[in-house]
Amino acid sequence: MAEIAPSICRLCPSLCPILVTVEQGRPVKVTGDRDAPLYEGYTCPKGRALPEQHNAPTRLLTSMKRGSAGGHYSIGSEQALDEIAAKLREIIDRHGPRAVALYSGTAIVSFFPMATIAGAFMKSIGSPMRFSANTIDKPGAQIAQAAHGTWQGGSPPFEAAEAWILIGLNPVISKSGGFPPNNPARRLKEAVARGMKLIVIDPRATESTARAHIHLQSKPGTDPQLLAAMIRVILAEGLADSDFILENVQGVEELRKAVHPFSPEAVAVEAGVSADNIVEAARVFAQSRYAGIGLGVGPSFSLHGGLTDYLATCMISLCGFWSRAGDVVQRPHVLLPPYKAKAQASPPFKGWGIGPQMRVRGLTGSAAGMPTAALSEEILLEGEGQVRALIVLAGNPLMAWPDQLLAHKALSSLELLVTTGYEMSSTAKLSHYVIAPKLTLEIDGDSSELEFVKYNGLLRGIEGPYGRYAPAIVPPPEGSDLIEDWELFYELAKRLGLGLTISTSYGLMDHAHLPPNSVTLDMTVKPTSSELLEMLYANSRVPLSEVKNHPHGAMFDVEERVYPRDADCTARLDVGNPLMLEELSEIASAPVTAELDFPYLMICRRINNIMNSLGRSNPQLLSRTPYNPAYLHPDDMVALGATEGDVISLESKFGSVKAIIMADGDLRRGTVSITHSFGGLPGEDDDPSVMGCNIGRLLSTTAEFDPITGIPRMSALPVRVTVGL
Ligand SMILES: Nc1nc2c(c(=O)[nH]1)N[C@H]1C(S)=C(S)[C@@H](COP(=O)(O)OP(=O)(O)OC[C@H]3O[C@@H](n4cnc5c(=O)[nH]c(N)nc54)[C@H](O)[C@@H]3O)O[C@H]1N2
Ligand SMILES: Nc1nc2c(c(=O)[nH]1)N[C@H]1C(S)=C(S)[C@@H](COP(=O)(O)OP(=O)(O)OC[C@H]3O[C@@H](n4cnc5c(=O)[nH]c(N)nc54)[C@H](O)[C@@H]3O)O[C@H]1N2
Ligand code: SF4
Ligand SMILES: [Mo]
Repeated sequence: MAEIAPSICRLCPSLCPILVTVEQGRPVKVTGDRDAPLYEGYTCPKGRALPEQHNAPTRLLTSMKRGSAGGHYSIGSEQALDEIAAKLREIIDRHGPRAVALYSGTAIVSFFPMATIAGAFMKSIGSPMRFSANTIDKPGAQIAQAAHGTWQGGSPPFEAAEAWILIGLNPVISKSGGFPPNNPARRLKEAVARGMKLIVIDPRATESTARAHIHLQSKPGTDPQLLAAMIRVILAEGLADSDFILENVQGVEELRKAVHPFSPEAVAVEAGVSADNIVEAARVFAQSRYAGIGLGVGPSFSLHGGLTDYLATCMISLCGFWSRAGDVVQRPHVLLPPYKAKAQASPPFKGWGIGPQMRVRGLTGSAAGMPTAALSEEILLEGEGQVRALIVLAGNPLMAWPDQLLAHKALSSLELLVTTGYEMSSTAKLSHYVIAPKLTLEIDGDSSELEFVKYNGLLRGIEGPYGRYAPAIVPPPEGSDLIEDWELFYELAKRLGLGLTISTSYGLMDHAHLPPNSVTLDMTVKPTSSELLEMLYANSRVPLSEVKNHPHGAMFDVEERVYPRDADCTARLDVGNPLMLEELSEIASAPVTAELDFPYLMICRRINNIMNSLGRSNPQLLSRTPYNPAYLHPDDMVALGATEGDVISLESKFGSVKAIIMADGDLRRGTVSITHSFGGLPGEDDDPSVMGCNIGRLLSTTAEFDPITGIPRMSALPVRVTVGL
């Protein structure tokens, strides 16, 4: 008998509500849940393929251990945990806790407490080497917050926006960044229909660009220049909100001086767009009663991500586009503890040069976390403090880390590599142990991530008092021996005789000044995942029991207004941060261009059916092509003498891959648009038509990188295209 159970898809941070048809304890079909608020029953192909993920013949039903010949064999989870704990103890005893590192990837979204438990474990063993995908994603978001400060009252509703700028962000496909995550295609369509003017800055006319009022189809890597030119127009034409500035903003004169070299005419030449369009974009934005900006990985990967995010945030503050006293709080807490939103600044905070020191390139921790792009070198550099054990939680470094060959060398050299994962990913193949986890429909989940992402970047998170709890709806497959990802850390801590204290603040949002909410776990009686969530949400704004009463989720009655500014508040948002403005002045004299021998600029691209490397083992999701085509403008193809389907060589100064060419008339000429996380381990992917190529091989972590977060150039990368191999 088939039953239909409501749940939430936890494959990406949209967390779409779904209905799952369950037959004999297994999920067989997923559709959108029209009874849930805010999403109108939206799902994407990845979410609809959840049953295939759960029932895949390739799914690991037990943990695996690598044998001496290199192949893996099944191992009982208790045995694996005993052996890993013993090896960790030996490594810590011999080399100290710093020899153990953690890397957490994007699939932590499947059960968010796993990140805080993993962090608690690292703290407990005394290792600061805690890395995540954040520093190879948009680390500039937190750097900008640190340099600029944040606004406690939050932002007005998306519905009120008269303009929106998307900078290297394609929310219709990625559901990411500064744009409503709930059914973004629909949100965009409705907004444009009500008159919102969409401005897109992207070398590609993306799926999110169709309704754009202005599309600045700029040369990749020119975003800070474009924003500086717009700020110059806003200040020169008196379009800023002087009352708001007077009370809340500092550094305007420094900013005015710094943007002076960026006239729309000069930047237009540099970015390859029209000066009139830059001026028009600035006016449309600043003359709106309210407008917003969404930043994606495009600018973040193009070397000045922190600066771009900072300038965008400054532009918002100059125009006073923040909620004022008496306005409704747009992103209230439901599962997080109550807080008082005030119409005042939280001042800038120290965001870099903090935390642990890396032994390479003078890099340190920052508000964005530890510099993941330096971890391969850190593993390979001999001497005191060398990392010898790595736990990979819900990530796939061999597909994701820039400079795949270096990552391969580093991960192959480890004394202990442990990966949690449900299939033999590229990283699993190199691992000594692969811990097989239960998957999302087999564990409880909730919507809190939609609330707390607002603390991590500009205009993120869901609007409205939405809350959702999704209990497990199917048991793990019969005969399997699986644990939940977080249990790895609990069990290791227990075996090492350590305690664990976890909190709801997840580390990245300390500046948010939330009431502390930490819980010390009982190490003798293991909590269930639902008990864990109960502990974490013990002080939630809406009682968890009330949230649980709504199986499709609900909009809760927590309307709150923004409080007036404290009488003694002197905090200001800073638009004149010296380090940021120095970086701006440096790029004024060092334009980004393709290079003579490498005349094309490679740019990043997300595709609808695959989430980074997730989904590639599902033939249905790969039905169009099993590989990642290299898209070029048809005119560039003519110039190169190439036709669709040709194998080309893509070469950067640092490496080369083979790829299959495909035409895309939506691209700016001179760019090669290609998605990441394809290909295989070195040696596995010589024929690009089989599994595509790994563009991480074209990147260098050391040649050009952000000195604060270590993120290297991952887009706007000069490449050479050679046809006819
Ligand atoms: N060249 C290039 N490199 C890039 C990017 C790019 O655009 N271009 N993008 C960068 C960005 S933005 C990011 S965020 C990183 C991503 O870096 P990672 O997060 O390391 O990569 P993912 O492929 O997302 O890894 C998620 C892994 O978790 C597994 N998984 C799925 N569900 C579960 C689960 O419930 N439990 C466990 N344990 N595992 C699960 C998936 O199978 C997959 O192997 O890559 C970065 N690297
Ligand atoms: N379907 C799907 N959804 C995903 C993912 C996925 O792999 N598949 N990955 C998830 C992850 S980990 C992340 S971080 C987000 C990322 O989400 P997005 O940031 O939307 O990611 P992309 O589509 O890679 O890049 C956005 C745009 O940046 C443009 N671009 C490239 N270089 C530049 C530049 O220098 N300047 C400007 N202005 N634009 C540039 C590209 O042409 C592209 O259209 O998506 C998440 N959601
Ligand atoms: S957009 Fe797709 S993958 Fe993301 S939560 Fe929704 S259904 Fe799942
Ligand atoms: Mo990402």
